[in-house]
Amino acid sequence: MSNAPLIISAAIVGAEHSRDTYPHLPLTPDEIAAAAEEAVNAGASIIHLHVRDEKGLPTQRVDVFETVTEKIRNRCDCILQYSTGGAVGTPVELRCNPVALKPDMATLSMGTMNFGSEIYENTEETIATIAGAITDNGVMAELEVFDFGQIETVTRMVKKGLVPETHHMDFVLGVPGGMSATISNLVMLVNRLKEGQTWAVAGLGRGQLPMAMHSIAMGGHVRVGIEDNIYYRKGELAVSNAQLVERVVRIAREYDRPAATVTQARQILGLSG
Ligand code: KMH
Ligand code: ZN
Repeated sequence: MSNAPLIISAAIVGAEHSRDTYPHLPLTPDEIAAAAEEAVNAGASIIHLHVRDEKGLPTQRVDVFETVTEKIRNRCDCILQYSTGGAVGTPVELRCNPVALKPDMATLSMGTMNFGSEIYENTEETIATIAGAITDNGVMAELEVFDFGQIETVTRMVKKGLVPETHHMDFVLGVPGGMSATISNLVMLVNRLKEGQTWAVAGLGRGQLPMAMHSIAMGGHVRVGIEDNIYYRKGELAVSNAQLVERVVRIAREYDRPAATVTQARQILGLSG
């Protein structure tokens, strides 16, 4: 069993929720920055970032990413990871734009899929375009794999030089339309990774806690947060992103996997300071 420090990524906003579904959702730049700081203080080292416009709707506007980034940087040190997924239906050029601000990391979704009742479009052309924006800006990619076929796409596109060979891997399990958040699915995916590949799992909804626990035991890393799960337990909304992070920190401590500091997370991921 690995005793390596655990990188906890906090997905603090997302694109799918609103105040109707989750009343404490951070929306304004100040609220998002405060939520990021709380999550980092609780033990997160990566902030997976989506932002919202003045109406509280998901946006890929560069000026909003810039404002939120500045506010987060003024409050705390963390690895900032921008979403290039945006919301379902966001055009690819808009998805790429914020990467020009050169965050530490950016996500790269690895395939088209049903996303609930909608279609999340990630053709190979789209993936290559976003991957190009990420590499051209010297940003580290976190590949988002939602389904088994997408891991085959990773292999194929890395071989063709269209997706960076050096990347962090995140299995996002439990999207209706993707793989469900089960232990056997997680094991199957992890078994396909090359030796030394860093990976994390983000379990959606009720899958968040069991996926986190199994990743801790398997030597992986963990993503939690309101983007993926709004409940602390069945029928009880989480009070904050930090609360979800704190629970993982407590469990991981029992496994002798202390939450990674930002410096440790950078070292593990091979990110420069
Ligand atoms: N909002 C989802 C459609 C990412 O951030 O890279 C896509 C998503 C993935 O959240
Ligand atoms: Zn996201």
